[in-house]
Amino acid sequence: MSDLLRSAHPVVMGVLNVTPDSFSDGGRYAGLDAAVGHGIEMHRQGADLVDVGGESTRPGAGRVDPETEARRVLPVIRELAAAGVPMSIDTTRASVAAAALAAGVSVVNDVSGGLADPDMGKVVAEAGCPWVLMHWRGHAERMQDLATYRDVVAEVRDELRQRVDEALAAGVAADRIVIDPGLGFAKRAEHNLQLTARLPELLALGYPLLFAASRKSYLGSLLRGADGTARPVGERDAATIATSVLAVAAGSWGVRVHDVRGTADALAVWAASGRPRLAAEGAA
Ligand code: PMM
Repeated sequence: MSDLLRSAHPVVMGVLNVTPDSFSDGGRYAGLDAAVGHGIEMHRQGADLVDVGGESTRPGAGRVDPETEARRVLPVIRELAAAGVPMSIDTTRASVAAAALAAGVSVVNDVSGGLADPDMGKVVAEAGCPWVLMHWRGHAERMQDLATYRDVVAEVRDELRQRVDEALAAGVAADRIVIDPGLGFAKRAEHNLQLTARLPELLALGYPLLFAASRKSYLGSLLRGADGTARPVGERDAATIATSVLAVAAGSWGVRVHDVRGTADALAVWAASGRPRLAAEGAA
């Protein structure tokens, strides 16, 4: 798995929410067979990692207890591991991450960037696995109140740098760290778009960057119908693919998406076209 962070191609992480209430796919893969089947299908379609999550982070969502979270994800992880599917665990809890690592995941994807659980750094350092540190300001039930910024890009960059410094202090190797701007987490639509436009400022931190825009609300707001209604969540994949490819062309390491097949197809076209890169603004 160490190669994954130095992958020559953009890494595609497929979303597998084993929850009744995630905002896009909540409830669809709550049963074991449906979840395992979808994970295998995403791997077949080109997912380098299947990201298994058992707690919804949808804005406003309440917390589930750690036992419930573990009970949702562990059977799915065991079966996908047996089927040879590489996985990450989407959790903010050290106990769930440790159990998931023991059951066969190889990456910890922590939307709190280590803030939610003081033991997460130790678990990751001991496992020696990659750790996705996402920018986060608080749990889902209150995060939209925390979306206040003077300069969202500078503040997200500085707060991510603090997360990285804490991870390093906990003994996590620098070459195990991935950063993520946390689109939609304590961010309003304009914040997400500014972060997307100014990715080079986040990439300047010097770590691989995961871009996770898939089906998020700001894309729905961008694509309003003539009557002003936001585009429904299931009809945002074309926009997701467009922004994912642009993020890769700007230098992102990977993308986290629901529509693996469409994303993999688009990235295959990008690769076959000579991997064109977006010039940073101001470059000659
Ligand atoms: N977003 C969600 C869940 N997990 N993980 C990372 N690293 N980055 C994200 O932006 C992120 C995440 C919420 O979206 P979902 O409900 O569609 O999974």
